Amino acid sequence: MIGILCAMREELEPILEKVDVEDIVEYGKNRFYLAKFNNKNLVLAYSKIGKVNSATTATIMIEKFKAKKILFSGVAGGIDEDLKIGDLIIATKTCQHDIDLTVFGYPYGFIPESSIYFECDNELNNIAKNVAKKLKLKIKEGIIASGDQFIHSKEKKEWIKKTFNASAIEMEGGAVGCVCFTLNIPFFMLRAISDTAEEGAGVDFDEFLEESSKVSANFLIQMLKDIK
Ligand code: OS5
Repeated sequence: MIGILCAMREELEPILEKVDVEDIVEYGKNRFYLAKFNNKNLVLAYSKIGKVNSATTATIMIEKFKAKKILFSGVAGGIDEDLKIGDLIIATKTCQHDIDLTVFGYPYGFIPESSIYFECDNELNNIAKNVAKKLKLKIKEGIIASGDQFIHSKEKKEWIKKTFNASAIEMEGGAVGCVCFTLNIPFFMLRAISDTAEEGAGVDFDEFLEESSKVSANFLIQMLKDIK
């Protein structure tokens, strides 16, 4: 079983249009779609926005629906200059920019007995890079930082870049990465840029959410053909 997770309904809908949904199960205030694509069993859901919601839904996918991999698809705010609206990025690792235990001498993003970064699955990233090559699409690999904040300030964005060496920003990946690391489940994070996380990001986000969600969804569908 492959788990496909999004945060928002708009991110999930273009994926649902391309798979054969066989059953719908309501559980824990989420709707889980059981589907088939290319002879593979899928469980799909959108968690609702943020770290707690996405961690909860990822855990349910793994524990109740027996997902053996978690693939996230959605949109992100671009941090790196070379990331333009509509561009694709996959995470090498994810982190949580809103964790602050610095008063105890820890670095930003660190929780004792845990880690700042959660690695994404190399095999899935290689599949993504091969698919991009085959389709002649550009895809960037980089660190993606998460926090329970919609970033719309150049100053905050620069701080996140400097502190975590992050290339893009969103509100779920660090939490889902933590769940997958904890439960030893391969994790893949794909995002298409919807805004550049600066002043005016809210306006760009509203304008490009649908379009960039489709870019990410279409790429994920292509990748699914190559996943065992
Ligand atoms: O899931 C959240 C994180 N996503 C990635 C992202 C991002 N994260 C942080 N900073 C940025 N600059 C980012 N750019 C892209 C996207 C999403 C952001 S939160 C957007 C909330 C928009 C919204 N709020 N209410 N509605 C839409 C309407 C609504 C009403 C009822 C039910 C559901 C939605």
